[in-house]
Amino acid sequence: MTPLRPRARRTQRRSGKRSRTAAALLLTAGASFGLLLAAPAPATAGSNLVVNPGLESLRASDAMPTCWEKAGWGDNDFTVTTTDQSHSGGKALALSVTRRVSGDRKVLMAEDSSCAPSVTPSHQYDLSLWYKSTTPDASVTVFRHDVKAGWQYWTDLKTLPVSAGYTRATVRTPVVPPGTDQITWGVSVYGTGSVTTDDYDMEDATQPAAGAVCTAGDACVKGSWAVMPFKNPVRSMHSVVLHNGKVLLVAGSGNDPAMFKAGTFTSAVYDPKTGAMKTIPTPVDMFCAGHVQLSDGRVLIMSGNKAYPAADGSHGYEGFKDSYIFDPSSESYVKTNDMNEGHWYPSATLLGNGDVISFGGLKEDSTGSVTAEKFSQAQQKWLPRTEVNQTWSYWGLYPSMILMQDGRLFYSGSHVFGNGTPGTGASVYDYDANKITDVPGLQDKDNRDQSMSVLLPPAQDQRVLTMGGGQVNTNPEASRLTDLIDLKAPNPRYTPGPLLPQGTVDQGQGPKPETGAQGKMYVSAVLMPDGKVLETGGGLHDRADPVFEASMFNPATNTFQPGLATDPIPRTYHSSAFLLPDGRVMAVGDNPGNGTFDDHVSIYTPPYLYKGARPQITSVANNRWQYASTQRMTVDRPVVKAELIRPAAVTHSSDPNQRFVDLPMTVGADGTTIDLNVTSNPNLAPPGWYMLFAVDADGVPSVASWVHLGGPDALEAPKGAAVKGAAVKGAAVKDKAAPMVHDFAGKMTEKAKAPEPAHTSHPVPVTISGCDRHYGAENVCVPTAFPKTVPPTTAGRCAWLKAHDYGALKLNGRDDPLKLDPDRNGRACD
Ligand SMILES: [Cu+2]
Repeated sequence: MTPLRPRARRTQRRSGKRSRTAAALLLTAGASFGLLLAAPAPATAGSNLVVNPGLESLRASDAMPTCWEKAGWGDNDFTVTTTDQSHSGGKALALSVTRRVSGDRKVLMAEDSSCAPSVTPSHQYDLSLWYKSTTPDASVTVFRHDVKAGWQYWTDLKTLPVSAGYTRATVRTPVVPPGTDQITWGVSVYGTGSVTTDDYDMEDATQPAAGAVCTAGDACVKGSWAVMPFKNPVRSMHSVVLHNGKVLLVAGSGNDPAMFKAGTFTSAVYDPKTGAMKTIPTPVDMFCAGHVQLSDGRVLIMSGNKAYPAADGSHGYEGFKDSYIFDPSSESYVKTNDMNEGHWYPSATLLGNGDVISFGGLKEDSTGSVTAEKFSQAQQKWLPRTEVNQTWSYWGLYPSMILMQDGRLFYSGSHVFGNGTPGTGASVYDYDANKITDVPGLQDKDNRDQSMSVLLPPAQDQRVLTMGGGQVNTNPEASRLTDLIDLKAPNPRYTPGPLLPQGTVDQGQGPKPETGAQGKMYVSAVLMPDGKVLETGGGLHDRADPVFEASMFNPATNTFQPGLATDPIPRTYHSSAFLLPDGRVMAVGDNPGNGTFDDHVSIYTPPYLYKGARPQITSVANNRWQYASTQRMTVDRPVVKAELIRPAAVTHSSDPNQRFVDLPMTVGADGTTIDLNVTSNPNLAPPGWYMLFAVDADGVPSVASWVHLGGPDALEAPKGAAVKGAAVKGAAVKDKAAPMVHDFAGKMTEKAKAPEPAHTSHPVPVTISGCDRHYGAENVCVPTAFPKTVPPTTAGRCAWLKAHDYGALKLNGRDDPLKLDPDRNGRACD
């Protein structure tokens, strides 16, 4: 028997206000395990794996049912009693929370090797219990025992609706992760009220693989790429998947100064169903704007290009204050009010209440913005600066700001151009407290320019992967480093992930195998419906040297499957890749330093689409979903998981809103009628349109159905304080569930930073984008620093420029800092 571990994760807290009563109670759980005689039964379908499932056997020491315990955290008053109000037999457990400011209370199976049900990795289990309840704020919570890391929170499966009489709740676990040998589960209560439970059951519900046979050769494991017979009609660097299944491609001037001078700005809408591309009138130069889908599915677009850099070096790129909303139904742009200032290369993160928060970028005068901006969902406008909390921090360009489950923001360290932020290069920003706390461990943080970060599937796991990156100002070979962070840890820190697999790199002499530490920047990472992450495309140097490599990251094992088929089209600067609703991946764009733009469109068909017939979602009872609800779908054959994937809104390797939200299933007796348990927490799945996928035991996904997640609950801020407010407001009859928010990342050891003194901007060199403006047109980027292998001579540099198809370059003015015009005829390298 293993000793009972301290209940760190069940009792962790952020507020530090745990009551003394609670602390004392936490110690009672392990008292009498010596009395237990039987080890849990082996996992066999049809047999109940729960020890003491009817709660009939009691411990002498505390009168709690044998093998059951209480846990929880936060500032609240509660009781746990063994009662005779049973569903069957003579005993049941009643958990009552009488006062709550924060946290939750739980009754669940003891974390003890002889009490906790044994499980088999890759299996699934149907959990059920009988309960009655006076609070909508209760859920089925599961912990898992990792053979290496010990007991830890796994997930929440189902919100329990209020029920006056006994009712049965059933829910299926996700596939048990590798390295798990036991689980425990029970009920969490995170609002005032009581829940009485009895007659727990847990049965193996593993769905056998359908035994799909693939006859497509290499494509069975590598997938395949196809270059489409049609072209991208615009020089787009922004790709947004719309809830009607179409794709908005935004170019603005498309990094083409001639278009800018002519006032010709473009976007296009692509329809994957027909292959049609339609160009859309575009009012301003949305080149290098920010964007995110609002909760109603319209696309908020913020800032863009007010001016290209001046050839005389007097200013760099300038961002304007304008903001627009793209309406997918009319395929047109409508102006909003202005932002407080310009933000060329801003971030955009949708919050749990539907607001959008934005940081960074370049102002109208081409200095760095230190103003945080917020678009109010309720008011449908950008708020005045004074109504937005300000730390006056310069977050850089396209800082990757990922919404955490408690409403804080995780800045992953992925950004565009230059160094990472000062300090560790990654941090947690608590908007409400207006405090930034650094997070340690990001490797080589100043060479993560145009790395890509994703919240790994499922969002409930709160883990982030950051991959690759480079540095346009010093131009080293791009990185193979990856970093993983578990934001559920009390003191989260990045740990090194596996190195990015290597492919071939074309440095102007044709593709050659990558060697040594060669990796890539301009990485595209795409969350896939089978729960893995495709990473594809990229380049070895600043706007040059495409890397042809793609691999699949598996979050369950933290490993890459290398050697996938590769996109034959270079995908470096201003490229993007994104998931289509049919489960394929589309890739567009490439804008190397010579100023050209690749208009080929590539589509990746993943291996899962070579495994024969796909499961189909045959009906979705309702496509307007609310938080904490259950939603019925039917499928044509059994599936093992279902999830919501937020459609892409990606640019410059940045899509911090991309997420995969697990939908625990309650599976009917026919195996094909499935109730999906929707999270109660809008921070896990911010309001809006999502792609609903169902995935079978072979990992084959359905085509997506579109569902909208939202409702009035989405507008209640999901922070701890708001939960309390909701409880007060609804004190008489509270029928709306509150969000289940966990106390993760509550013991960060780095000292929180106070806001900086108010100031207007951060100085940014005009060469921030890594281009020497002495040469060529504004869209041509002669690197300020050539790759290390290039001799620092006229011949060496000119050979490199020639190999990279720069063509003729005129000198802008008289200076020639790179010595490209020794004969002083005003033309470089001729
Ligand atoms: Cu750009």
